Amino acid sequence: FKYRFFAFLNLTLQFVCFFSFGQQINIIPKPVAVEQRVGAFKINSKTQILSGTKSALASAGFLKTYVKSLTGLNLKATQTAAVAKNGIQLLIDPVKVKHAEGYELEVSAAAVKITAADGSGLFYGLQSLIQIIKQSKTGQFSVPACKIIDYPAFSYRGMHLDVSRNLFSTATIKKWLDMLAFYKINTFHWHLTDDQGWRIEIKKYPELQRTAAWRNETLIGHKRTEPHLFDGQRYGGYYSQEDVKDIVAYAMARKITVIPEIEMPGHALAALTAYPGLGCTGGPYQVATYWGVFDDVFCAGNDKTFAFISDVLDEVITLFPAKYIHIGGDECPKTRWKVCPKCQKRIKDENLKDEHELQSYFISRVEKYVESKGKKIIGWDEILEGGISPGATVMSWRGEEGGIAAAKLKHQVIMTPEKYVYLDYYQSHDRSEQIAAGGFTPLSKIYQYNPLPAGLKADEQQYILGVQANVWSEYLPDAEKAEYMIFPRIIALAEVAWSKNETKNYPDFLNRLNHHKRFLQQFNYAESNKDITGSI
Ligand code: TNX
Repeated sequence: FKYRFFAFLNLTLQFVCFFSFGQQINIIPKPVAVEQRVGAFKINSKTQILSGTKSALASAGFLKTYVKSLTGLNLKATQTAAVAKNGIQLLIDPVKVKHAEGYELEVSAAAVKITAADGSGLFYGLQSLIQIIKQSKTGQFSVPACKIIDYPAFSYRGMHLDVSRNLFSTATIKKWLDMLAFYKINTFHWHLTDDQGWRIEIKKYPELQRTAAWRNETLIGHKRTEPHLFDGQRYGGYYSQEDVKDIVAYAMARKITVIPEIEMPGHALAALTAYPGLGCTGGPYQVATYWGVFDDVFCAGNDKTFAFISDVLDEVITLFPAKYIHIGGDECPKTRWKVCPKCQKRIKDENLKDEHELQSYFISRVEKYVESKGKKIIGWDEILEGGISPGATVMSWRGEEGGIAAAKLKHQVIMTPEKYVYLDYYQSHDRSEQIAAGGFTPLSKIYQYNPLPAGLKADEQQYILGVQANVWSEYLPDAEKAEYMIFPRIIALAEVAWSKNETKNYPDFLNRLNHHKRFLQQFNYAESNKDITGSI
């Protein structure tokens, strides 16, 4: 009986501990291992941030700013290898922590220590630390004692943003980058050009700024089914090269790589409007005022097209340090190419079978140019048709098939299947939902997505670099509407990208997410009024 009593007591204590601590360590994305310990580290005005190496200093500054905004406390940050009581110690030690972007976070009543494999790991250790800072009723800030071991399941964890259909200010983009970094997303895919507007300044081609960046409608809708959306107002703008540098630097400080997308050969109507000589018919063209897929695309038979694209890419490459340039490749109708004498001549001269192979020729020619500049290309899964360029990475958007095929061909793949991870699709059946693109991707569906498709063998899975959610902006005319669509679904995607599929648990995620509502509120997210656990 005695034994049973103590066993019972022990169980009860464990239960109580689990609940009181379990509620405290609500990190998203879920870490690889969390061990909860007894006690807490108190943050007060004497707490110091100690960066063990010079390379950890930037992170120390970041933490200092964050703690200041959260607690009002002005912590001292110094570079020292010494271990001090009441210190938050930041170390980069790739011998101890081996996984790229990985970290270990150890919290005791005496000190906090983050050891990381690299700068990104340190930054992510800090994000986890920040997420578990608690404030008591008396205003005291503390961190529960624990030991966390963590590293990502995928090296590519992305969000895409379409700024062609609707434009967002650099301030808005920075606000979102903050949140992406907070959830350990490391790639921002910036969709800068499309039929409805060209949004990046290219100094050699001023008509892009004067003409391609503007259209005669504010809202984008479908011409036939949504006539009420059209107002005939001039709408547009673009990011100057200074704006671009500013965004790239801001992202980089948060360990986010910005990948620019310049669409070709399709979705090019804005560029053609500015330079009609680059289309098969010679124009005139008009920047599109509604969504869809348009027949007028870059002429593949005209060498001027390739000269223009090379010039554009020259400027783009100097602005973005990323190793990848996204060249689009999706939804390119072959209508014009079929009847264009120059395109037909090219097909003959290059010994190509048809217009699909002409698209493949187009992409390969651009790829060669991009590679000559030391960069690699990413393209939407249509680039598989007619033969894929040798070094291309495929973004599988129409489903998982493109990604599976590319991985079997030993090409790198990023999974972005529209059915699971598109954030422009509806998130609930609620009739009050704002107008959205047609699909249905509720929070639970995104959360349950596994980026490793069942059809791949273990040795083929290594080609899956990761996963990305796409934010097409046809129906997102302002930041508030966009935020409502992005959050919290991007937080679910973050866990899909960081945490191993086997460790995911939806009810547990929802519980943690509920605790995270306070962050969305604190940073004024339009999303914060949504009932996260209820309506979705
Ligand atoms: C398809 S996804 C597109 C975009 C649209 C989107 C709407 C992809 C590569 N192309 O041009 O904005 O559908 O959801």
